[in-house]
Amino acid sequence: MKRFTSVHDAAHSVGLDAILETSGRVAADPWCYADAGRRRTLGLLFFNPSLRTRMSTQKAAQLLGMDTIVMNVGSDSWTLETRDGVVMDGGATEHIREAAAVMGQYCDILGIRTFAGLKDRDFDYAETVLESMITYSGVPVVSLESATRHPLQSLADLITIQSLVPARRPKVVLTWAPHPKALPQAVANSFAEWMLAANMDLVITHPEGYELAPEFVRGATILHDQDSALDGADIVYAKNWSSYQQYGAILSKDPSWTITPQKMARTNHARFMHCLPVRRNVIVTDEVLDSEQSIVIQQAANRVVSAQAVLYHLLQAL
Ligand code: AN0
Ligand code: CP
Repeated sequence: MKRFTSVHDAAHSVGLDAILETSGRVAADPWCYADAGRRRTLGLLFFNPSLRTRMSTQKAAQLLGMDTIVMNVGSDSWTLETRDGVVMDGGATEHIREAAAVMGQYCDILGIRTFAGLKDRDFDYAETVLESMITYSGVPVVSLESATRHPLQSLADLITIQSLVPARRPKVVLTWAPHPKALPQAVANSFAEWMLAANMDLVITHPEGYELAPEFVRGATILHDQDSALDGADIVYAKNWSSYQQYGAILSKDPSWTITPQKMARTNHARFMHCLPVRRNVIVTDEVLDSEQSIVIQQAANRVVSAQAVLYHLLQAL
């Protein structure tokens, strides 16, 4: 595998099954590929904050014997310009063209976190920053959450669901939940496309106006009534996102969409999932998050597994 930015990169290279098999092996024995990354360097570039992605990806690299260099753009390094053809007389000191090319000299693989700006939909959905990194660095790139996707999260989510739910095809419900700030669609887009690629029975529920981009949800059932969506669910995956149509807008903060014990009671004893960080008593109540049904910590633990499997396959192709 030469890059990992979406489920398609996995499917069109080694295949989803191979990634899942590798995930199973590293979950069973985290040191089974302890030399796979020997004398290789992973650079991790963060345009935005992170707890899980930062720590789990470094841990995954360590388990593979790789060295890591972590860079926070704008605070550790120079502020970067990402648009082409601009007169750089503003705040940004360096262009991503040079910065990426230089980092490609120091690193064998680069990871990049670059959230959607939520102002210009075409700029975000063209994955302008991620694609510039791929083009100008000249080395394999792994997405640590880009403008439209969070594939390491989605792979960890899939691993978590497959480890829990019995052979029967599970009913997975992705539900919008309220949040005080405008958030990207990336986690929801990515979760949907991975669940559909893995042939899950996916139901997506959100208030009107929160429709995701059609290319991510083809094959899912879309419902605007959260209660009926939750009926018989095996998995409840809560996430906030801002509007795609009225790009970046908050159209609702309706607290009746918060996941409560009453909502969970409609399900088939569902497990509760969220990628974290989560706002308590906004997205989900304390009772649900602190209950036996919540598997958010196992989900976060599987971020090491997903990062390790992906890095292993990127290393194999060097
Ligand atoms: C980010 C998002 O929704 O994309 C990162 C989630 C992993 N969340 C926040 O900024 C709260
Ligand atoms: N879930 C996730 O990606 O968390 P961080 O933003 O803390 O990395």
